Amino acid sequence: MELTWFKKGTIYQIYPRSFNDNDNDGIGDLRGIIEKLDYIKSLHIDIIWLSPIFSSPNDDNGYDISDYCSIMPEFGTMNDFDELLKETHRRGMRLILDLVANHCSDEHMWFEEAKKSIHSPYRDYFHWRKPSSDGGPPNNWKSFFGGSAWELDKASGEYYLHLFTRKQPDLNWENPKVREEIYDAMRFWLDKGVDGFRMDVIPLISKPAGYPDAQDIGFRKIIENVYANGPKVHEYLNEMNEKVISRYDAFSLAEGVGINETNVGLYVNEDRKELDMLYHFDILECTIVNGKFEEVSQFDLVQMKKIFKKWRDAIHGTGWIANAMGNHDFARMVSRFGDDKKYHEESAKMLFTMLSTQNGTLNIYQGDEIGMTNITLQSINEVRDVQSLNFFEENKITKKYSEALALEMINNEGRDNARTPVQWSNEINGGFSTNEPWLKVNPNYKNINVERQNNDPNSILNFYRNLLKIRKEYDVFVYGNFEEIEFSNPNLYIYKKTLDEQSIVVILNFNNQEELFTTEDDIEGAKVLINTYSNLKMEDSRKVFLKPYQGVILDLK
Ligand code: TEU
Repeated sequence: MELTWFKKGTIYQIYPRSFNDNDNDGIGDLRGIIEKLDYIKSLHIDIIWLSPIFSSPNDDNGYDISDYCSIMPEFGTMNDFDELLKETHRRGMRLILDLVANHCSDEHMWFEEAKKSIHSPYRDYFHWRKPSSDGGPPNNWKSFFGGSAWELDKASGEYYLHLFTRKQPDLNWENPKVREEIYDAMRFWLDKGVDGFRMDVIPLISKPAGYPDAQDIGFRKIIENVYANGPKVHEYLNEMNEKVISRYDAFSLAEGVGINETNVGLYVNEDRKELDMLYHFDILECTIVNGKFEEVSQFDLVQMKKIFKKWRDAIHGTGWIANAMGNHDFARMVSRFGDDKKYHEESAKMLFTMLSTQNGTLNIYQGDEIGMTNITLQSINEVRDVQSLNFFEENKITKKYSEALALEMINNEGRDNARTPVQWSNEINGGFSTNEPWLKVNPNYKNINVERQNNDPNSILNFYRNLLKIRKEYDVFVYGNFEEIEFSNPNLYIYKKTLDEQSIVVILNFNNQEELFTTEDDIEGAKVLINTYSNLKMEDSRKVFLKPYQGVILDLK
């Protein structure tokens, strides 16, 4: 397979609201991003992905778009955007935008018109159904964010579908006019020179015919079997590729919600001409049994190895995926998979060593490069995320959990964990803004911040830089033959990767204790490419002692 720029590239995701606030109104903005482009470049990033920057009433922080071709005033102007794009390109980086095409905002002109009359030409832009025989919603579908996925429009007596909040009506992709509207919006940005799109919940765009009730099989399975992978999804993606993406030097990174190893190829195999790559949810949700704020399981390294293997096998030689361990929808990776207290630095470095050596495009989420952690919000008044707030409200009615426990669950799993402002320095509000930020800054900013780590050669930040620089010279990090060693060991993850002349061994200790590992290869003369500690303890040429959370990459050549 051809190793194109977007496959080899490292993607850095920015959540603009929380990145950097230039005009000091407490909300991050485009000029704030421009200010930090040199910083991003210093990380050896190739592609910047911006979470939505378009006009939006912000029911779901921009994932509810009211105008696809304008900039949210809180974030700046179109001039700011043009400058951002130009400055990104000038530094040799690319820029992709977030395409939210499954739904728009109920404040979008299309929906406002659609609501006016059942004869409106915009009516058929959305999914409308008559009530069921008892007057309730047309079927039993639940929204991702709690409650029914249907909302009654009193004026017409019909329900409209919203798989997310009630202010995010689903667009009807059956209607060719809807598809053309979305393609036009894409062309608008591509013509400006953007380099592609991250595609929000794209597997959900085609709904099952007749909107059948969902069986009670758990929310994850419902997403896979009912909401995602609808009958026409491939027809639409193929059309989008043919009419838009393929006409530009652009690529698509899909959010692979509801996609599994059996159908991923239908989306990303090169000969299908649909999507360039997707990131799946199996790692991101590996401790979430069915849905958020339900049952959680203990992190299990063997399960994680199996997930990576399963996806590697599924796309081997035919398609491509991206790898992520965190984004704006999940708790922080070091808090979930590492130890954000005693071994904060060690585990953050080790986790990144693993992530960056998995086959596929590498996705980094803002702040992970300094090991930003989860936050403990003190009361529900400090919570901003609509998913968490809806859960809290619903729980008040069902009383399934005490309020204290519900808040604790939000603190463990909620999306605000990833959305606290980036910690730039130890100045007020972590240097994010001089004004009170829209969401609390994590109080640990005094210790964990960019400025401090910049000056420390052994920091997590400089570890990321060093590793990403090396990754550029070693295609074997990105792909190649992957050989598992000690597959069933619950504490160690060890693998050998080879590609042409390159051969590396990655050794990762997930335990907070020392571990001993005996290699098959004689590693006496191997070069230590990456080490999360300052030294590597060996007894002889085959015995390695690993410190807690130590991660090492050896170059065998
Ligand atoms: O996320 C879709 C999605 O599946 C998430 O809602 C995810 O299941 C959840 O956050 C995990 O608990 C995308 C965006 O990334 C998210 O921010 C949006 O809220 C959502 O779509 C609607 O646009």
